[in-house]
Order: sequence, then structure tokens, then C-alpha cells
Amino acid sequence: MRKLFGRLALAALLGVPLTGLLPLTASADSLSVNFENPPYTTGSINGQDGWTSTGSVGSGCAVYDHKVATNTYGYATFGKQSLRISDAITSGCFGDQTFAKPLVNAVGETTATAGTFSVGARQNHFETQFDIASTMPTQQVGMHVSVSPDRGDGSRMSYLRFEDGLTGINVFFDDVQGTANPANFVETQVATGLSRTVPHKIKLTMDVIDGPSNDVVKVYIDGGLVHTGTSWENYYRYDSEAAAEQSPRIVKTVLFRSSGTAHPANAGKGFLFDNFSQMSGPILVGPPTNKDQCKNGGWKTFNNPVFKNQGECIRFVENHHDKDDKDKHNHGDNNNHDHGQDHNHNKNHNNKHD
Ligand SMILES: [Ca+2]
Ligand SMILES: [Ca+2]
Repeated sequence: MRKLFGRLALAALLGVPLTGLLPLTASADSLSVNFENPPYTTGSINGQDGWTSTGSVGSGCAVYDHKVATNTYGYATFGKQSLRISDAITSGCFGDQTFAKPLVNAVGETTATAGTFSVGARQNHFETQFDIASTMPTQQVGMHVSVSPDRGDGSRMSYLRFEDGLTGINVFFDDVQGTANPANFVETQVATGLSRTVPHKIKLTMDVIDGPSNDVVKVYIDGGLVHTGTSWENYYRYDSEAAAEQSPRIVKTVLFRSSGTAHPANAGKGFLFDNFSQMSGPILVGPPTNKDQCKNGGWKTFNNPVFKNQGECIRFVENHHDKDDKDKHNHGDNNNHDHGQDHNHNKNHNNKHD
């Protein structure tokens, strides 16, 4: 992990959240969007199926080049339409950029504030996943866009930035480390030179846990975990820039944002986003890795997956884990071996739950 920017430079790049009002639309706890027709039509996504992008229709700081576009790019998994975003036009504003249809049940620790937005049934786990691809096989100089879990007004709780580099798409992750004021934003490059000619699957998960310095954010690219970091909770808790609302923020949508230096040559091009999803729910517990974790009511503590009873939990472990163990430890004395192992794990189990 390395710090690429001084804090002021980074703050200028990232900007500061603005308070804004956005209409909320009823939705479920999870949302999957492929931008196909129906209901999506080409042109601005503002007002389509609960998405907002008021700038892109001329009602914001700038008319961003964020549009539902016909897929003429040959990506089979993208269907006939995708969300296309370029950095031809940028601004330092937030509430007028592109936001996914918000979830009903927001994610936030107990003290996370909602501003003008509704919370629903508060959850502590957020996930978003989407595919990104380039509209061009060659570099679009300067092309960049950021994607952030947000409550709907630019109160970002995490941050990914995609940049078109010399060798392909570069991906950066920013989190806030420590409790300093001003906040210590740390940028980490989590991917370098992703191919411009195939889509890439991006996934970000966020566990928010009561108290400072403990949220867990994970970034996956093309199925592999590339980084584990934390959220921006401590920026909102400790940085005097956030004095007007000195608390972490809820998350219920994803912000796609064009800020920083504009590159007009990228107009009508940029990156495609498709197969988007987001969800809120409880922090995942499991899967169990030892049968004794299922015993003494332990099966009830798992939600990944959920078990109906102890037997189902034990069968799951037998099918997913013990086979590996036996292969690894098959010395012909399985009975004794398993017995000793069970004993140890039982102790661990009790310690954890007492
Ligand atoms: Ca599509
Ligand atoms: Ca926390």
C-alpha cells in the first residue's frame, strides 16, 4: 500500500461531498440491472427505473456524457444495451451525477446518519458487482471514472477509480486509515493493465461494524480478491471538513462520477458498465469448516449458507470440507485423528460463543 497523493491533492481530486436532495424510488433489498429494453431506453439514464443522473439531462453542474447506449461493441454478455460513461465532461459536483436505483434497506452502523434519505431496515453488509469494458481497443487518453457506495448525495463510504492507462485499464482503491484530522486518504492500485478487449467483473463488499477503524471493504476483480481495506468512516468521524455531520453515512446506492480533468476527445466513448447489481443484508457468517461448529446450536449462527438444522450443517461440512481433510490426513487412523481434531475445535467453538 502506498500513498500516491498528498492529502490536499487527493482531496481536490476526490472533492468533498455536497448535500443534495434526490427523489427516492421504492425498491427491494437487492437490485440487478442489465440496462436492457424494457424498461431501459437509450439516452440519459436519469429517471429510468429509479436511477438519477440530473446533470446528464442539463439540470446540474454539467451535462455529463453518461448514457444508456446501444451495444455495438461486440461484448456478448452485455446484451443490446449498456451504461456508457466517458469523462468528456466533468465537474466537482456530486448529487447531479449518476446514481443507481437506491435500495430500500440501507447499510450503516448504528451511528451512521441518513441525511434526508430513508434507512429502511438497517443492514451491516453491502455488495455491488458490475462488469466494466472499454468502448475502444486502444487507449483513450485520460479516460477515468470513479464508482462509490453512497447514500445518494455524494456521501461516499468507499471508492474505486478506473483509468485507461498505457497497457490497459488501471484500478485504484481509496480508503481512510487512522483517526487523523485531516483524514489520511490512502490510495492503492489494485489492478494494472486490464485488457481493453474483454469485460472485467468488479465486486466490492463492505461490512460496517459499530465503532471506528473497523469496517472491512474487499475488492474482487474477475473472481479474485485483490484487496482488503477499510471504509471512509473515519473521514466522516474525525475530519473537521465533515463537521456539519460528524458521523459515518448510510449506503444504499452506487455513485458513478466524472470529476477531475475532462477529456473532450473521449465524448461518445469511454467505458461500458453492465450486469450491475447491489444488495444489502447481514454480514455473512460461514460457511462452517468443521462439524463441531454445527453442534450445540452452532448451526443457527450461520447465514452463509443458512441451515435448517444441525444435521444439514454437518452434511454440508462433510461434503465441502472433510473430503479435503481426509485426503490431506489419510494415515489410516482416521478415527483417532478425527476424534482429537473434534476435541480441539470444540474448545475453539465454545470460546468463541461464551
Ligand atoms: Ca446489457
Ligand atoms: Ca465501523
